[in-house]
Amino acid sequence: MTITLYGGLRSRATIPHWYMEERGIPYTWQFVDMEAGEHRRDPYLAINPFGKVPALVDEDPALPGGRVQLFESGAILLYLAERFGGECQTAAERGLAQQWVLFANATLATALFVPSNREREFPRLMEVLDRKLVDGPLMGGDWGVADCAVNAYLAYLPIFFPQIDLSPYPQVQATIAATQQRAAYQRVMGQR
Ligand SMILES: N[C@@H](CCC(=O)N[C@@H](CS)C(=O)NCC(=O)O)C(=O)O
Repeated sequence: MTITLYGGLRSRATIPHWYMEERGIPYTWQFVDMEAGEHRRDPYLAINPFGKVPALVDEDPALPGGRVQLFESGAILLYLAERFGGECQTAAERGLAQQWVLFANATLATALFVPSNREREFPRLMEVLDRKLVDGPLMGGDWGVADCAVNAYLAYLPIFFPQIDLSPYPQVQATIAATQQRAAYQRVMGQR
Protein backbone atom coordinates (compact mmCIF):
# COMPACT_ATOMS: atom_id res chain seq x y z
CA MET A 1 0.00 0.00 0.00
CA THR A 2 1.31 3.47 -0.90
CA ILE A 3 -0.36 6.73 0.06
CA THR A 4 0.82 9.93 -1.57
CA LEU A 5 -0.33 13.35 -0.40
CA TYR A 6 0.18 16.20 -2.85
CA GLY A 7 0.42 19.71 -1.43
CA GLY A 8 2.13 23.06 -1.55
CA LEU A 9 3.57 25.50 0.94
CA ARG A 10 1.04 27.19 3.25
CA SER A 11 -1.82 25.28 1.65
CA ARG A 12 -4.80 23.31 2.93
CA ALA A 13 -2.70 20.19 2.45
CA THR A 14 -1.62 20.79 6.06
CA ILE A 15 -5.05 19.55 7.20
CA PRO A 16 -4.90 15.93 5.93
CA HIS A 17 -1.14 16.00 6.51
CA TRP A 18 -1.77 16.76 10.19
CA TYR A 19 -4.38 13.99 10.42
CA MET A 20 -1.98 11.41 8.97
CA GLU A 21 0.73 12.44 11.40
CA GLU A 22 -1.69 12.19 14.33
CA ARG A 23 -2.82 8.73 13.32
CA GLY A 24 0.58 7.40 12.30
CA ILE A 25 -0.63 6.66 8.77
CA PRO A 26 2.38 5.97 6.52
CA TYR A 27 2.50 8.31 3.54
CA THR A 28 4.73 9.97 0.99
CA TRP A 29 4.62 13.76 0.81
CA GLN A 30 4.74 15.04 -2.76
CA PHE A 31 5.59 18.74 -2.86
CA VAL A 32 3.82 20.64 -5.63
CA ASP A 33 5.68 23.85 -6.42
CA MET A 34 2.75 26.21 -6.73
CA GLU A 35 4.94 29.27 -7.20
CA ALA A 36 6.29 27.58 -10.32
CA GLY A 37 2.74 26.72 -11.41
CA GLU A 38 3.17 22.96 -11.14
CA HIS A 39 -0.40 22.60 -9.85
CA ARG A 40 -1.79 23.96 -13.11
CA ARG A 41 -0.05 21.64 -15.56
CA ASP A 42 0.57 17.97 -16.17
CA PRO A 43 1.41 15.65 -14.55
CA TYR A 44 -0.45 17.20 -11.59
CA LEU A 45 -3.64 17.87 -13.58
CA ALA A 46 -3.98 14.11 -13.98
CA ILE A 47 -4.25 13.95 -10.18
CA ASN A 48 -6.60 16.93 -9.76
CA PRO A 49 -7.97 18.33 -13.02
CA PHE A 50 -9.05 21.50 -11.15
CA GLY A 51 -5.41 22.27 -10.43
CA LYS A 52 -5.79 22.72 -6.68
CA VAL A 53 -4.10 21.11 -3.69
CA PRO A 54 -4.35 18.94 -1.71
CA ALA A 55 -4.89 15.66 -3.51
CA LEU A 56 -4.29 12.13 -2.34
CA VAL A 57 -3.57 8.85 -4.11
CA ASP A 58 -3.98 5.57 -2.25
CA GLU A 59 -2.53 2.62 -4.16
CA ASP A 60 -3.41 -0.81 -2.86
CA PRO A 61 -4.12 -4.01 -4.85
CA ALA A 62 -7.08 -4.62 -2.50
CA LEU A 63 -8.82 -1.44 -3.76
CA PRO A 64 -11.13 -1.54 -6.80
CA GLY A 65 -8.87 -0.79 -9.75
CA GLY A 66 -5.92 -0.81 -7.36
CA ARG A 67 -6.19 2.85 -6.37
CA VAL A 68 -8.30 5.68 -5.01
CA GLN A 69 -7.55 9.21 -6.16
CA LEU A 70 -9.12 12.16 -4.31
CA PHE A 71 -9.13 15.95 -4.23
CA GLU A 72 -10.83 18.30 -1.70
CA SER A 73 -9.23 18.32 1.73
CA GLY A 74 -12.53 17.43 3.42
CA ALA A 75 -13.09 14.36 1.24
CA ILE A 76 -9.50 13.29 1.87
CA LEU A 77 -9.91 13.73 5.64
CA LEU A 78 -13.12 11.71 5.76
CA TYR A 79 -11.59 8.95 3.64
CA LEU A 80 -8.54 8.71 5.90
CA ALA A 81 -10.70 8.77 9.03
CA GLU A 82 -12.80 5.84 7.83
CA ARG A 83 -10.06 3.78 6.18
CA PHE A 84 -7.20 4.27 8.64
CA GLY A 85 -8.41 6.31 11.61
CA GLY A 86 -10.96 3.91 13.04
CA GLU A 87 -13.56 6.68 12.79
CA CYS A 88 -16.85 7.00 10.89
CA GLN A 89 -17.79 3.35 11.37
CA THR A 90 -21.54 3.95 11.76
CA ALA A 91 -23.98 6.16 9.89
CA ALA A 92 -24.32 8.35 12.99
CA GLU A 93 -20.55 8.79 13.37
CA ARG A 94 -20.18 9.38 9.64
CA GLY A 95 -22.96 11.98 9.66
CA LEU A 96 -21.46 13.90 12.57
CA ALA A 97 -17.96 13.78 11.09
CA GLN A 98 -19.32 15.03 7.75
CA GLN A 99 -21.21 17.79 9.56
CA TRP A 100 -18.04 19.14 11.19
CA VAL A 101 -15.80 18.70 8.15
CA LEU A 102 -18.34 20.46 5.92
CA PHE A 103 -18.84 23.17 8.55
CA ALA A 104 -15.07 23.73 8.61
CA ASN A 105 -14.55 23.73 4.86
CA ALA A 106 -17.69 25.51 3.74
CA THR A 107 -19.04 27.68 6.58
CA LEU A 108 -15.95 28.48 8.68
CA ALA A 109 -13.50 28.77 5.78
CA THR A 110 -15.87 31.12 3.95
CA ALA A 111 -16.32 33.28 7.04
CA LEU A 112 -12.56 33.59 7.32
CA PHE A 113 -11.25 33.80 3.80
CA VAL A 114 -14.01 35.76 2.04
CA PRO A 115 -13.38 39.33 3.21
CA SER A 116 -16.99 40.49 2.75
CA ASN A 117 -18.16 37.68 5.07
CA ARG A 118 -15.57 38.19 7.77
CA GLU A 119 -17.20 41.11 9.55
CA ARG A 120 -20.69 39.65 9.66
CA GLU A 121 -20.17 35.90 9.90
CA PHE A 122 -16.93 35.55 11.83
CA PRO A 123 -18.12 36.85 15.26
CA ARG A 124 -21.32 34.86 14.97
CA LEU A 125 -19.49 31.58 14.38
CA MET A 126 -16.81 32.30 16.98
CA GLU A 127 -19.37 32.95 19.73
CA VAL A 128 -20.99 29.56 19.20
CA LEU A 129 -17.69 27.72 18.77
CA ASP A 130 -16.33 29.32 21.92
CA ARG A 131 -19.20 27.82 23.91
CA LYS A 132 -19.06 24.46 22.11
CA LEU A 133 -15.31 23.98 22.59
CA VAL A 134 -15.71 24.05 26.37
CA ASP A 135 -17.04 20.47 26.09
CA GLY A 136 -13.76 19.14 24.61
CA PRO A 137 -13.48 17.16 21.36
CA LEU A 138 -16.32 18.04 18.99
CA MET A 139 -17.65 14.49 18.70
CA GLY A 140 -16.92 13.57 22.31
CA GLY A 141 -14.28 11.00 23.24
CA ASP A 142 -10.77 11.69 22.01
CA TRP A 143 -9.39 14.08 19.40
CA GLY A 144 -10.57 13.06 15.93
CA VAL A 145 -11.32 14.06 12.38
CA ALA A 146 -13.88 16.73 13.38
CA ASP A 147 -11.31 18.42 15.62
CA CYS A 148 -8.69 18.22 12.89
CA ALA A 149 -10.99 19.90 10.38
CA VAL A 150 -12.23 22.72 12.64
CA ASN A 151 -9.12 23.32 14.74
CA ALA A 152 -6.89 23.52 11.66
CA TYR A 153 -8.88 26.56 10.54
CA LEU A 154 -8.84 28.08 14.03
CA ALA A 155 -5.06 27.63 14.11
CA TYR A 156 -4.82 29.46 10.77
CA LEU A 157 -6.16 32.58 12.55
CA PRO A 158 -2.90 33.79 14.16
CA ILE A 159 -1.00 32.86 10.98
CA PHE A 160 -3.18 34.55 8.37
CA PHE A 161 -5.12 37.10 10.46
CA PRO A 162 -2.89 38.18 13.36
CA GLN A 163 -4.81 41.46 13.50
CA ILE A 164 -8.06 39.74 14.61
CA ASP A 165 -8.66 40.16 18.34
CA LEU A 166 -9.52 36.74 19.77
CA SER A 167 -9.75 37.87 23.41
CA PRO A 168 -13.59 37.71 23.37
CA TYR A 169 -13.21 33.97 22.60
CA PRO A 170 -11.03 32.45 25.35
CA GLN A 171 -11.94 28.86 24.53
CA VAL A 172 -11.04 29.39 20.88
CA GLN A 173 -7.72 30.85 22.04
CA ALA A 174 -7.15 27.84 24.33
CA THR A 175 -7.97 25.45 21.48
CA ILE A 176 -5.48 27.19 19.17
CA ALA A 177 -2.80 27.00 21.89
CA ALA A 178 -3.55 23.30 22.48
CA THR A 179 -3.34 22.61 18.73
CA GLN A 180 0.01 24.40 18.51
CA GLN A 181 1.30 22.17 21.33
CA ARG A 182 0.46 18.90 19.58
CA ALA A 183 3.60 17.13 18.39
CA ALA A 184 1.99 15.99 15.11
CA TYR A 185 0.83 19.53 14.32
CA GLN A 186 4.29 20.90 15.07
CA ARG A 187 5.91 18.32 12.78
CA VAL A 188 3.65 19.35 9.90
CA MET A 189 3.78 23.11 10.44
CA GLY A 190 7.52 23.00 11.10
CA GLN A 191 8.02 21.81 7.54
CA ARG A 192 6.23 24.84 6.10
N1 LIG B 1 -11.97 23.36 -1.11
C1 LIG B 1 -10.67 22.96 -1.55
C2 LIG B 1 -9.82 24.21 -1.76
C3 LIG B 1 -8.54 23.88 -2.47
C4 LIG B 1 -7.75 25.14 -2.73
O1 LIG B 1 -8.29 26.22 -3.05
N2 LIG B 1 -6.43 25.02 -2.61
C5 LIG B 1 -5.57 26.15 -2.87
C6 LIG B 1 -4.38 26.10 -1.93
S1 LIG B 1 -4.90 26.25 -0.24
C7 LIG B 1 -5.04 26.05 -4.28
O2 LIG B 1 -4.72 24.98 -4.74
N3 LIG B 1 -4.91 27.20 -4.95
C8 LIG B 1 -4.30 27.26 -6.23
C9 LIG B 1 -5.21 27.74 -7.31
O3 LIG B 1 -6.41 27.91 -7.08
O4 LIG B 1 -4.68 27.95 -8.41
C10 LIG B 1 -10.03 22.04 -0.50
O5 LIG B 1 -10.37 22.16 0.69
O6 LIG B 1 -9.21 21.18 -0.86
